[in-house]
Amino acid sequence: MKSFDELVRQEQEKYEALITRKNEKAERYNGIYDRYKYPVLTRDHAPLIWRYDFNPETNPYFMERLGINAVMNSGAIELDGKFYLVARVEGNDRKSFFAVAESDNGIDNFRFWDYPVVLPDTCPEETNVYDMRLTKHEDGYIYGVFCSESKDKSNPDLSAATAQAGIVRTKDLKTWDRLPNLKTKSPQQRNVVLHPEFVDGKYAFYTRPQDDFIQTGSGGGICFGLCDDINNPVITTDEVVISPRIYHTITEVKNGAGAVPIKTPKGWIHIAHGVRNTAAGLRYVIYVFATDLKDPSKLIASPSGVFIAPLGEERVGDVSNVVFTNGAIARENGDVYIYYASSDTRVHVATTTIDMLIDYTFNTPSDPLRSTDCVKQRCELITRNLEYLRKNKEEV
Ligand code: M1P
Repeated sequence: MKSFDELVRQEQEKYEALITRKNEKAERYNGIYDRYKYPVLTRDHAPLIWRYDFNPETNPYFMERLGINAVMNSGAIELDGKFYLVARVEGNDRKSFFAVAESDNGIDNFRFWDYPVVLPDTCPEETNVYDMRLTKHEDGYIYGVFCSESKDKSNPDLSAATAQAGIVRTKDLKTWDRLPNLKTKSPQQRNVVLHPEFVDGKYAFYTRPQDDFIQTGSGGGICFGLCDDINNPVITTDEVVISPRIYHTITEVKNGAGAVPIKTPKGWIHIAHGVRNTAAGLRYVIYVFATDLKDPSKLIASPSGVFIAPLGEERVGDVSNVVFTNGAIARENGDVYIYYASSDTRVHVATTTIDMLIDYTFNTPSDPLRSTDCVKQRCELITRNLEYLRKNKEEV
């Protein structure tokens, strides 16, 4: 039997090896982005001091006392050249909280800060918090918009819950002020994102109205609405659908805004998630669309289908067959880091560039919505390719 000190050393060495492990690009190619061999955050990245009691008198077997079940859906931001993720960390007790992990290069060596984020406790009914989107707003604050979940006391069903958009703001990711939850006409909201710029002098939100905690019901998709005062956040305009749910597409059951939209010369590029139903349950994938630079409520590009789908080991986890994003970092030099979680269990990165994202978004044909038209679309590509290859061969 190993001594207490040996066990501590063993776990510390394993932990350091994991945190300092170099990541590498995966082989799979699609020309759009690179995936990586290892996730950037897992439950094993949670610091040992969060989980174990290091005192041999109170923990003689060096047992994990407060285990971590999963690390997933992470907001992302670059500050002074460093990459920060505000991850959703789920304890073994099923409650989620937020914690900041930082890295110098964005693809590996993410290390959590010693303490998780301590949110001001202003909502006594709130039971769970998750999925923070971080917006560097032109008003000078960094806003975190997240899901604030409470028991629906009006419904006798034990599992009935209510989702609202909680809002916090900070300048340094250390001290957070809490603002009131966002008010909209919808009874529930999840996957709400704050736009980084004022629109018509107002704060602009991407919302996802939903009738129920799980089902979006009458909610038509990802919406856009304006708010006069962030200290009294109410959507005063109609929430207009900008990326609709559509029958027999990847957004049929629901969709939701993901990363804060990326400003490019051709438009705002959104990296969102879409959900369809299958015999094996819901399948969550990531897709892309673009809105107009001057009028972010106007959809201007909608490349067809899936951008990132769960692959290989990503397909399995606490909630299998899910990829989900709520954070991306677009750097000054044009590099883009997309952080996505797989199966509500771990966080990965995919890297691309602004130019490649623009090409993907504006030159990928949109979904013609019917098999017949999809075959036509594909045949046209094949014909163009065969002609091009034949001509090219003749020239050689
Ligand atoms: O379990 C998959 C995802 O489910 C929810 O997303 P949506 O509201 O679109 O169904 C979120 O709770 C998210 O955290 C989770 O990853």
